[in-house]
Amino acid sequence: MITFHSEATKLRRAKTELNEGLLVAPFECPERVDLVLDRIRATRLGEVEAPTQYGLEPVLAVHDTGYVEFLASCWEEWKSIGMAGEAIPNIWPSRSMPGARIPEHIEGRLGYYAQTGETSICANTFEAADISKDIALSALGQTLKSGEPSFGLCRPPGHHASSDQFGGYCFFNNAAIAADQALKHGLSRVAVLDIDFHHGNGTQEIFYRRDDVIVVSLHGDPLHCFPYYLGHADETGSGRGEGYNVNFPMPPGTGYGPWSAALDEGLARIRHSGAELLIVSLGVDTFEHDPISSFKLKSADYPDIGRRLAALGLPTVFLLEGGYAVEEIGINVVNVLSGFEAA
Ligand code: Q9C
Ligand code: ZN
Repeated sequence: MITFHSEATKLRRAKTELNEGLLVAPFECPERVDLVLDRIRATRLGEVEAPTQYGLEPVLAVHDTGYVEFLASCWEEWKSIGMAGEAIPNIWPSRSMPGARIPEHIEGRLGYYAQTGETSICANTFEAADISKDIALSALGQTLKSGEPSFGLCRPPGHHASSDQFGGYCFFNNAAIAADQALKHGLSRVAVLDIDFHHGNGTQEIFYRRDDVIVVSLHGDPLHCFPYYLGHADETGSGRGEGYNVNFPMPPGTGYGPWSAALDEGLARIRHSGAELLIVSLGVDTFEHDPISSFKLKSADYPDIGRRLAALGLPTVFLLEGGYAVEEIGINVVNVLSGFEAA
């Protein structure tokens, strides 16, 4: 399986994440990429190639123009008015203050375009997000051309990014951008299967009213888990999108037995949808020792996930999302990919 990777994803090196009331070193760190790459090389999974540049048009097809402009200029603007640290939002439009107009001050715009407060914007955040989406589109291009599976070693991740908000370490929604481009290349239906521990709220929001992309997500129950406000089982899509959004929330502590049963149900939904391409939002923060998640999957479970995905028989693009048990991230990611290849 070909992997797409660029050292430029590591240009984003945020110093701060707001976690448990403290500013800590971010869980979503550049070392994650090195660990996955080392494991790909050690196991000889396949070639590692540089991405092609696709520009911003595919981004603007799923994201709001004002949002993209905000991401492009946020850091420079924040610095230029003498802010001491990284750009961290601290006020949002909310129930009591819906905020129809977009503020001009960067602090107000930062909150307007933010879902959450843990994800700091720093130097090269836009550049890294831009290359991350190039990696996703390069993987897509390879799979569309060859029919063979491919892996995009995306960083930053994408699935929390909605049409006009960043959060949960995500800026551009790589999987949504790839799914949308696959349709523009002539496919009539694409499936996004999100197996990251967290609900893919951004991907759900982007495709909620559409029937050309079926979105299936397995995740920690939002009553107990980030992102808290989306991801319930009764969110099934709306309008022509009705029936094309499928959520499998599961309680903290869920292990591979019930998790894999939900996976099989999700795969059956994808099979019946008539999707011609599978995009996997591959997070391995379902791992039992993940520092910010609470499922109980073991390293030895991941090859079996790959095998089950392969049984669908669809052209498949894997895109990295979360996974923070840094020691084991490479093992767990490559276990999925090699399980897929061995099937
Ligand atoms: N500070 C992805 O897995 N909540 N994002 C963090 C600890 C945010 C996860 C709680 C989790 C975001 C792509
Ligand atoms: Zn996650």
